[in-house]
Amino acid sequence: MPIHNSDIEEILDTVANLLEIKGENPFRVRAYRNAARTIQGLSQSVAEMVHTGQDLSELPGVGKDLGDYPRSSVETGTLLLLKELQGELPAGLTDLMKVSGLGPKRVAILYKELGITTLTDLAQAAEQGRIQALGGFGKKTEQRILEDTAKLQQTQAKRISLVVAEQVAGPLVEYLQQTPGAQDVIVAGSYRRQKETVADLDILATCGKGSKVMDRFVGYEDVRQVVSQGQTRSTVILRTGVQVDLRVVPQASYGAALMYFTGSKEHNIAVRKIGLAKKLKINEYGAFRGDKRVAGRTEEEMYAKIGLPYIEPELREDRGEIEAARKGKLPQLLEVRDIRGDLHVHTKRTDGHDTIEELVEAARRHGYDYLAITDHSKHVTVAHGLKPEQVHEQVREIDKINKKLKGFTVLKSTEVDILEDGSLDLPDEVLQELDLTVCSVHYKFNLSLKEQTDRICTAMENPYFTILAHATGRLIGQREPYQVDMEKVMKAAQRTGCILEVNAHPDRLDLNDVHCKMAKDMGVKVALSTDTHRLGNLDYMRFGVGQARRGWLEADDVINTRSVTELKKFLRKSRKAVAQLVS
Ligand code: DGT
Ligand code: CA
Ligand code: CA
Ligand code: ZN
Repeated sequence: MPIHNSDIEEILDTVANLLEIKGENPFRVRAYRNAARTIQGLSQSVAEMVHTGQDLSELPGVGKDLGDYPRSSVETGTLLLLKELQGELPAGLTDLMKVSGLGPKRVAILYKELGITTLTDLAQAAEQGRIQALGGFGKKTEQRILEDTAKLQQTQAKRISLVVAEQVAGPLVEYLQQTPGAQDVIVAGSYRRQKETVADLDILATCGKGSKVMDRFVGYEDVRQVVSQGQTRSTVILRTGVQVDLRVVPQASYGAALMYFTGSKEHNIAVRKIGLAKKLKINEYGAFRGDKRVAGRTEEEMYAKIGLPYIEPELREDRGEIEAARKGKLPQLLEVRDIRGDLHVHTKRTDGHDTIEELVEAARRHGYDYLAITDHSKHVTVAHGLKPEQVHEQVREIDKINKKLKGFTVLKSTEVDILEDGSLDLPDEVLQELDLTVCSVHYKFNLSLKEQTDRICTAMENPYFTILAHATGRLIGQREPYQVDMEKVMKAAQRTGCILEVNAHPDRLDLNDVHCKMAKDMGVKVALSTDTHRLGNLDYMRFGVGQARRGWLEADDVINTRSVTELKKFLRKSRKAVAQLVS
């Protein structure tokens, strides 16, 4: 059974939660939680590592004690310990811990006193006023539980992140491709458009006569439930809860079907309308004039028939792409290979896991020419943020490393906290030693719209402010963005020449696609960065590129497509411009 990193993470997290509800030793609980975090951050598949005999106990946070748990998770799909715990406590209890204000102790009480084991139970009990009757809960708490539970139930009809979608889609596509007679197998839908989250996967396949691709699909060992099965279309639900649709179409319709199932629906409707005006009927089988199919084999052919050039999937949202295509004004979208370096990376000096040298080596393997080291500044105490003298020390360390490097530059930087009053967390004397800064809001998320916007815009007036990191602070599916007026922020960036980051971490994607487009339209440059905390995170760049493409960005809109010389020139110029502006 293929087991994904997200499965193992969930197993370990569930164990941690259940142990906590049971009231076990906090150190033991934390050990499981740390191991879960480690596995979540890995870019390699743990299943793969087990199969190739790698030593998992070397992974940070896993260690000797837990070394065997990920392995037995891979081999058995669960853990004996989890089974034992589930024998004692219902697994649904761990869902209850997601409700704000419900820690392990309260969950234990709700379970023991009222027999509550699921969010549905919880909502019901709260509605009936049974919770406020319990000791230590009260009326206000009950009301909050009710509101929060409703929100959670909504988000649990859950969209998955692109990284999870990839982990699910990759092995399944490979498996389908191995079917005798299978030809093209491709994931269409929102996944192909690189939407930040996807609800389900839409796979399209073509195959020769008599191929058993459909039987093989429903027989995939990861399938939990076959929702429907037919000759050309089936739907299944995988063990991970992800729904997958498979459509099988003849080669002659491949382009038409790909276009149709890639969507978006809005784009399709617009395309069909243009077809109609040209007396063409467009559907998933082709473009038809009367009964005659006049196109269908490729997407290019389909677009050409209605008089348009090929439109990249990321643009197909009916947000002006058709108009642009008609006028020959489609952007030449950014590609992963345009990126020359990463501008947001943490080392083990703060909350990263690797040394500068290790990161440089990995960056070189990515084909990069430069890398900015951006450890946290002092305000972020949980991450051991750097004090001025430690920044100074790191600057000297980087100077030394740069002397030894050929054809690669380590840029001196820091992820500087934007304090509540809009000042930066390090004095100018320190900031001036750096090539650039990455500035972020890491606390006081709850300021009013005006306060938060002012805070950020004020910070941008500092001549040493280079890049605004993760501008809205959201964590997809976990934390809403803080209140901030992005238009005002972009205007400030425009005025001061500051750059906005597209944080490529799949849980952030911040700027999002719409903000990317806004930046482009306002002439604000962006930086694509991974916010790497472990070597494997450097791979996240592709998700940032996906959002940038959805936001119509071209190589020239992105600062780290430039050579190191051009980049430094740009940075010097904008620093000077701001200094003049504010003097
Ligand atoms: P998702 O799954 O919510 O992340 O987003 P999509 O875009 O993958 O949506 P999905 O899975 O419902 O459908 C896949 C594609 O199939 C969609 O992008 C366009 C096409 N499609 C689905 N329903 C319709 C429809 O009623 N009309 C048209 N023209 N196309 C549709
Ligand atoms: Ca879909
Ligand atoms: Ca679908
Ligand atoms: Zn960071």
